[in-house]
Amino acid sequence: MKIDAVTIFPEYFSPLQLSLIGKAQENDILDIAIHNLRDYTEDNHHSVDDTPYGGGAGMVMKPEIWGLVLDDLMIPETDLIILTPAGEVFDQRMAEELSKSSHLIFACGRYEGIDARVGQYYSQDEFAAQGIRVREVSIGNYVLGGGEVAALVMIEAITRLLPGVLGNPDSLAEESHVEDGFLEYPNFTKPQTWRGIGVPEILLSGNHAAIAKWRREEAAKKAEK
Ligand code: JD2
Repeated sequence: MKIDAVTIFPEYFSPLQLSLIGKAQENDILDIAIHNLRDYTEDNHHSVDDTPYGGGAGMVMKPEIWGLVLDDLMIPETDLIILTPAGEVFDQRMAEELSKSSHLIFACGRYEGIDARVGQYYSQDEFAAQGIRVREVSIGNYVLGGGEVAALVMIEAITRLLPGVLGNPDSLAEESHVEDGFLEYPNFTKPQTWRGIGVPEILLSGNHAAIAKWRREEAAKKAEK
């Protein structure tokens, strides 16, 4: 999978060198490139924002510069993801869908966001005919300062689903019910008693069928809440 992220703060993406995502890049399972939007500006001040039509507080990111970058990065079969607090809310189902894509572009805005015509432009039929899909996505109902942290969250959730990224594929199979609201059972490890609190007796029984049943019940209890 190829991932491009466009931002005025490339440093936000340095954690992607760490851990399993960093390894996946070394192993050629993943290819992540971060692009500085300001590199595409042509004026002396490298300005990326301007005042909003209709008035109001804050600044809006200019469409021309986004057009230059995105024209550069766009290829057939691309999913362009525009982060915005008003987008469709990201969830495990969307992560699974996007993990099947060959190319993701994350457009990370700042200020009050990106001129709305950028998303409109790449949603047109001529792009759709090349397998280019545009989605406006939010990671949850709270307001961030920009799209970078949201892109990081999505990249982590999506890339861990790629074959060869997770060390143990069993852990993927086990969590495949997250979307049904069927979340995880509580986990315990050694010591058997910690600060006076023991481990549920059933987990020490060696009865695998009974343990599986107990875990399903505990997970169901969490799903109710
Ligand atoms: C962003 C901002 C509009 C006020 C670009 C915020 C997001 N779940 C989420 N919350 N906030 C964002 C997000 C994403 C991109 C931008 N801002 C700041 N925009 C109104 C503040 C600018 C996601 N994904």
